[in-house]
Amino acid sequence: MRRRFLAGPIVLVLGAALTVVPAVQAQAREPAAMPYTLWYDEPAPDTNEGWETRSLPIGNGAMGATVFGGVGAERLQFNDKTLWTGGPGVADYNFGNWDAPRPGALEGIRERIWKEGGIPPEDVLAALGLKSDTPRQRRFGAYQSFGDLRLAFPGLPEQTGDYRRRLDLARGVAGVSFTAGDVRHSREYFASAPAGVIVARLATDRPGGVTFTAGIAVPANRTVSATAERGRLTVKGALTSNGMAYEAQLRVLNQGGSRTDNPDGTITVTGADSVVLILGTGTDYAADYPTYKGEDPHAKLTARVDAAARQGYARLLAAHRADHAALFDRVRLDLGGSLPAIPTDELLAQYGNGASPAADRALEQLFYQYGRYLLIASSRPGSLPANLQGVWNLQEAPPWQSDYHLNINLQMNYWPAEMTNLAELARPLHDYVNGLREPGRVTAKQMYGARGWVAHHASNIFGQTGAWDHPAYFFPESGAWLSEQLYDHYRFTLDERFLKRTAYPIMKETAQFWLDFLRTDPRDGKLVAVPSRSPELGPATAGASMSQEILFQLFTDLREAAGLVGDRQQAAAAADVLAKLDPGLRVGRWGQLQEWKEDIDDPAETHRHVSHLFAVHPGRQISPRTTPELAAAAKVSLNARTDVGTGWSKAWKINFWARLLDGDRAHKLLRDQLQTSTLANLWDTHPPFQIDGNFGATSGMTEMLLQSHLGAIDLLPALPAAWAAGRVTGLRARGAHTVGLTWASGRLSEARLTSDQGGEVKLRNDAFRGGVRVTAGHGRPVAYRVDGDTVTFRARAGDDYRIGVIGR
Ligand code: FUC
Repeated sequence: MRRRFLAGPIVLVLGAALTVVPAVQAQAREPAAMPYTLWYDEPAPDTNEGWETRSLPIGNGAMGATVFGGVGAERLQFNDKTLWTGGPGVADYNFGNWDAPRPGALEGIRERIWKEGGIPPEDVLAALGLKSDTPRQRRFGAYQSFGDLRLAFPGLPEQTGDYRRRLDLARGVAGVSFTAGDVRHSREYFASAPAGVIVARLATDRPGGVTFTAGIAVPANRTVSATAERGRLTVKGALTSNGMAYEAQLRVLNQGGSRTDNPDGTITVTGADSVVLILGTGTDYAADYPTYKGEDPHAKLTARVDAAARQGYARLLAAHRADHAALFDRVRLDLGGSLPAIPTDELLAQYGNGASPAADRALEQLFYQYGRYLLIASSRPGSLPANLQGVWNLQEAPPWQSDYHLNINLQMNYWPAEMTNLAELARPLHDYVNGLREPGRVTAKQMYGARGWVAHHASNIFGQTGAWDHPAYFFPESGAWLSEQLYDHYRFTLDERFLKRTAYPIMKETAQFWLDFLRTDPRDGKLVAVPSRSPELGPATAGASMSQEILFQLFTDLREAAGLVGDRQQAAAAADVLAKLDPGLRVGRWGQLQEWKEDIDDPAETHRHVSHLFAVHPGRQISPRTTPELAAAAKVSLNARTDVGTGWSKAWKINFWARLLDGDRAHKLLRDQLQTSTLANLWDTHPPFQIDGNFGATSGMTEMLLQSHLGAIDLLPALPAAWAAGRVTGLRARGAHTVGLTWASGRLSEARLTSDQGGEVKLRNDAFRGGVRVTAGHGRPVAYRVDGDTVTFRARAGDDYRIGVIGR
């Protein structure tokens, strides 16, 4: 029962038995009753474009799959986040470091910048970058599709009436149902995090109605053998690029009927009442520098797939639903939406045409929760972080390698994690950043003669920390930006153990790099990064605004964190740097926030990166509340950039306008994103599909409702007119608080707050000026102070507080 192939595509010969079509009609579920469901009345076309725009994603963090929903030919394209080409398995892989020392390279660049002001970024990369590979990214590698599970249902037509394909975000289950002849067919798919597998169940409403042949096809860039034995289909081999071993196993468990292992490595089921499929994947990747190689996946994969098979469908589904709901259900958002009974692609197409504000709000609610769903599906502790496409990729050469871009994209993926109550899903990010330190030390020393660690603009799963010689690729600030996000995890959770063991050591080592890298600017005696560039735009200079803003944030956070862990020496050292550091904030000749230290901004520039507004978001140096003049300048810059941009750029702009307290403009950007940068399956598109915009939009919508970066908790700080009435529960605020809000006629009615650890709470909203009442659960009286728009009280850990606006 075994057939071996060497490198080359698998050709599957699928069985051709006839299905006898039985005769009872079952009820279709009513989609309108499921507010968090994407649904369609046709399958996704079996093409690359069909995958990108219409397939429906499921995932358990480590694995992902997309459901096409074909009637006669179903396709589940699937992924495992560790399957990458490139890396140490390629003989001359070197983590992006130089092949030989380049004495004086950095100093030469610095001297030129001091002399000439700005120099072409190409010159910096020619001096400091690693020559790009031919063929492209041969050593860096790219994220891979694992393969396609193909199910061929002989006798079933291409399409049927009464067809539904859906993704239920709240249950974490995708499904397909239709009627063929008189038989109702239903298929369910989910990716279980507890069981570590993807599960499918195929059924009909009459006995013996399920007949199909299952096979797995893999891309051509690997060796492959496919076997079928006792209902277990095993496909294994190694990537040609780097020898990475991979293996997928599919267990086919039929209830009734018969099952045949075919010699071509496929399995046929005939006349079953129902069938459960269990799909698992593994590779020999390990997140361990420098080999990144672990054991052969076979034994663990077999154990995992068999354990899942033993559980049976009902228990697998129950465990999955409990696990999923424990995350998903933490936040509820009601903007007054009401889903009309039309498919999601039509809902999207009609969005914003003025016909139904309630339908528009429903789509916004759905899109909001989709961002949370996608994070749950693509980022679970123990696996790699969500990459440019989360965990879903179809291609051998995906856009930007489907890698980890560190100059906005990876950061944006995790913006919603803390505030939408999914903090533990950020652990893969923390682990990943931690894992870059070891290779990053080598790069810091070699390229810059610096201590600490550094990474540049993009990385892979093999510790790439050097810089490619493409001008976009010079971004040594990535580690500092990522450190900000780690510290923010502490600010949200107050998890001291995390601060001490994870965030603080990383922040400290990142700062060490910058202590060695920073130079005194002869023009004003301030410390600046040099060379320094605004991501993907303009010349290489000294002290570009974003570099300085990120470093200001790093040393500000470090000073605070050092105080918290009792490291006085480090706190003093950070304070010393802050006193000398150029904070990067300047208002230029046309009233703009300068992107560079020199006043050279072009008012006609509409580049998608708006990097100098880091200080507005995710940074905290600029706010209309604390620095109104700089905030006004940021608005000038943002308006000049216009509202156009790629998907993620629009998403970032939602966050900017929310932080600038302009809810209507933030909402306008959300509308733009939905209308021009969102695909039929609600994936964000750059174009092409890139997931960061989904996450960025969910973050931006949350920033419109709640902000906590300035100390006080701002309630409804950027509420748009379109969201006049609504309710949200379960949002998280820094200080380890959970907050719920109710509002009507554009005005806050009531806030609810529980605090994990207690302590002083400051809440801000304009409506408090007219009077406020704070009560605790169980009727305990609470002492509070009102000062203008701010109410302050001491919360006890675990108590439930109601903050009611008087006069509502
Ligand atoms: C950055 C962006 C591009 C794209 C890429 C993945 O380089 O400038 O727009 O998002 O990352």
